[in-house]
Amino acid sequence: MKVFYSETHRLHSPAFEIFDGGLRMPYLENPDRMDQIERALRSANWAEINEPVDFGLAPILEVHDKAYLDFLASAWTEWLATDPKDPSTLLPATFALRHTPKIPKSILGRAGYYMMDLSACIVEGTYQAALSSANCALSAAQAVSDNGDRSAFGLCRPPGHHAGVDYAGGYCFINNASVAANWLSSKGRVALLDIDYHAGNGTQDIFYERDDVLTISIHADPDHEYPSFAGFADERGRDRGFGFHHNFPLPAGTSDTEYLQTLDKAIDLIKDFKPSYLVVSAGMDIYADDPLGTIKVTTDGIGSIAKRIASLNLPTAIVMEGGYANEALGRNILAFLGEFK
Ligand code: OKP
Ligand code: ZN
Repeated sequence: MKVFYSETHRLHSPAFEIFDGGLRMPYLENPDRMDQIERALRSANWAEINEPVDFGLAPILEVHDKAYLDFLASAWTEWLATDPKDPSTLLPATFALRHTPKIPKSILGRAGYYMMDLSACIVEGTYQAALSSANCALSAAQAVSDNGDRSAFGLCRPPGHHAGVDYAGGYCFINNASVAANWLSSKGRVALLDIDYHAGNGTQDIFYERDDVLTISIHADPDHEYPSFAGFADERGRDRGFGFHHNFPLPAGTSDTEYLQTLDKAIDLIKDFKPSYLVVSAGMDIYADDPLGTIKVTTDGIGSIAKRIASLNLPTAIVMEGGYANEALGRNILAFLGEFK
């Protein structure tokens, strides 16, 4: 199986994020996550690690707003130009509720306009890392379409599924899986299945009015979990997109068996849709010991999930999302990808 991975992610390594209650914590979405996965993949004889192809900005701009991408591109230089007291990280403390169509001029104003929380910290190399991450997902999409591979893995960092058309949030800046799914959609119908522990609110927003890309997210109930404002079962799409988005919120403590029962419903929806391609937003934070998670899926459970997804027998681009139990990430990814190889 081809794996697309670039060391460029290392340029994005914020020192901290702000947790609920204002706690300043070491950045959980850290480069060590990739080191753990890369080591595991190198130990497997079936993973072929490649540099991503550079697709340029065009496929990203088909999904994201131009002014938002411009903000990401120049945010760091603009931030430094304000001569901030602590220049290590661009992070606003005032957020737009978007009651106004006015986009602020100042860099902190725009940061508050384009960010949804205090975990999408911007540092010097964030934009470059985010572009490279998107290229990993696009390269995986190309492998399963143009190249005819059965599956491919975009080892993406930073992750993407919380980033919407014009906002960053939840460690995400560019929605890698959505960029890949949109790129594939010119070649055939696409289903995007998001199994990350957190609701894929960005992906939901991006495809909400589209009927050519079926989006499904299985996640912790937003009633008690991030991102709080999206991912509820009654959100099913809008206009021609109505019926083409599905959320499956799960309670804390969900076991392997309970998870798989829900997954089967998602699999049936994908079968009915008859897609030509599948994109999987593969977050490993459903794992029982994840520091951010409350779902109790085991490593074996992750294998069973992958087996059922692989049984769809579709060309599948697997895109890395979250997963913060670093010590277990390598074996969990091997358990997942092992069912597709
Ligand atoms: C990103 B991904 C709430 C803090 C939430 C952001 C979590 C982002 C998860 N206690 N911080 O979906 O794995
Ligand atoms: Zn997550």
